[in-house]
Amino acid sequence: MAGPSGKKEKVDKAGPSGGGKKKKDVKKETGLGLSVKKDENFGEWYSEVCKHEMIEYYDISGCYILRPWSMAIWEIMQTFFDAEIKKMKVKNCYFPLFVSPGVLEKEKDHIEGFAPEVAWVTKSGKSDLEVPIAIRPTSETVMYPYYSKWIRGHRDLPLKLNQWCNVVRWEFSNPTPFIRSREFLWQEGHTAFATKEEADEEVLQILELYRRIYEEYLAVPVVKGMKSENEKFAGGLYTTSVEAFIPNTGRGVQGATSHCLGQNFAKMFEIRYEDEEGKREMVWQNSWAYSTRTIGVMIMTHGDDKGLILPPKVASVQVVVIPVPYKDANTQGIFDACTATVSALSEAGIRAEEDLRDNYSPGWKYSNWEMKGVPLRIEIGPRDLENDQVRTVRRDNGVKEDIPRGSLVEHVKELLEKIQQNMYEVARQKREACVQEIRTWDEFISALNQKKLILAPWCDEEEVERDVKARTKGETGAAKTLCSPFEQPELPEGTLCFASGKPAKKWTYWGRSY
Ligand code: 87F
Repeated sequence: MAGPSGKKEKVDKAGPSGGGKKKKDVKKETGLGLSVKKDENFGEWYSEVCKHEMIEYYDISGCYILRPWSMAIWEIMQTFFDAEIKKMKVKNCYFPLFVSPGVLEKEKDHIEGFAPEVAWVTKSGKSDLEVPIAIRPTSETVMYPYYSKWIRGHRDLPLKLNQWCNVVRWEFSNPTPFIRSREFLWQEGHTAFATKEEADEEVLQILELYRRIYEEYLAVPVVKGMKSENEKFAGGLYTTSVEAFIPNTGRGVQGATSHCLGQNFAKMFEIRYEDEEGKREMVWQNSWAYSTRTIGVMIMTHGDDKGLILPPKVASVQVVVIPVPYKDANTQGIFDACTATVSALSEAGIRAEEDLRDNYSPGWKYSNWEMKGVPLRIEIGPRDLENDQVRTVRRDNGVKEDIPRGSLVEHVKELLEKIQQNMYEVARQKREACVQEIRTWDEFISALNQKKLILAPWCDEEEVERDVKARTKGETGAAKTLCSPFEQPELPEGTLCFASGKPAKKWTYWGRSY
């Protein structure tokens, strides 16, 4: 229930529903509040939360409108990541959206499994195109013919390019805003090196940036690790990823991937360079991406029964200032104090906004901004004006505090940092509570049924992973490996694989996933 919280007062006096109505009716008329709880119907809850005002549904299934409220989050992450990769000497570029069928099929092996998801343009106006044109699902085949052209000698290396773009994958399994959509935004980095060592190093540097996006910006804990042979990008040598976990559904979610492609694509696209001795060598390549899926993971992790909760670092409005005028109070004085508060915060680089709308009551505004997830609310009423203070209300834990206007900026800065920290810490604890170390098949099945994030000793054989998938297939999807964490717990001599009974080679996270 997202009823008005905070100080006692009459609600909806000036609200859109007029006076004297019951809360329930008000909710119906204003669209305030969520109709389902996160724990009761997660899917419905998620879709409702997204609709306030992250996403608008579109009349093509699997396609969504990103409204300013979510686009702003994307842009903040983009600003961070773009600056970081530029420090690594990665340059931005833009390749076309369309792929000619020739190059797309050149790279048969990896495209084979993906082919059903490729969307094609077959007409212009009413006439058929002579040759249909594919829409990029990813840009290896678009870019690499030009890498072959541009790379000649060792001085052309490393070549490090990135593009910010959209891609289309015509998925058929249930679309979910941000998490699985047919068109999405991402960055895709494609780099080429003379040596495997350089490529290996970059894979991990990029993965660390992905960890930072999740943990430092979105306050979502992730595990860094290696994908299994079954789950890696088939066209590459190895795949690393950051993996998040959604406790409510008990599903893992691949947060972002950083691949070492080895020399597979170099062979196919003939990307060679002449080394110092004049020998022709193949390049080593990487590719890496994160997408708007990040936003979905953040929403799922932090949202509650009142709606979204945005981590301060990515919130486009970090602080909302709401006047609480009372009948006989100095309304103009309160409004002026709100404006002055926003100015002071803005000058200090804090993203603050006031909500001076006179057709909504303070209570309605509280609920509305809570629903939108603004991390901190400031209320200013007659008593605050009198005492030269403001009241702060945290979105993450509801804690209220009166702070003197004299130390407003320092206080708010500190609060925003605390909120960011606390959101991460709460999310980490919730995830930790889901992690279950198991050793046997029975323990595995029982943990899976309890929606756990399973850490299991595994023999690392592809056949065994396929077998686990087959044996766990059901309505809610099969279990598979999420990743083998780089941080491995100790694996005592003689530990056996939970699924095959063979000697275990490593600890691996397993679970159902998005
Ligand atoms: C769908 C259709 C066609 C994923 C696809 O992860 C091709 C593909 O190649 C496809 N879905 N992939 C794998 C993408 C690999 C790789 N590309 C660059 C990344 C990072 C960015």
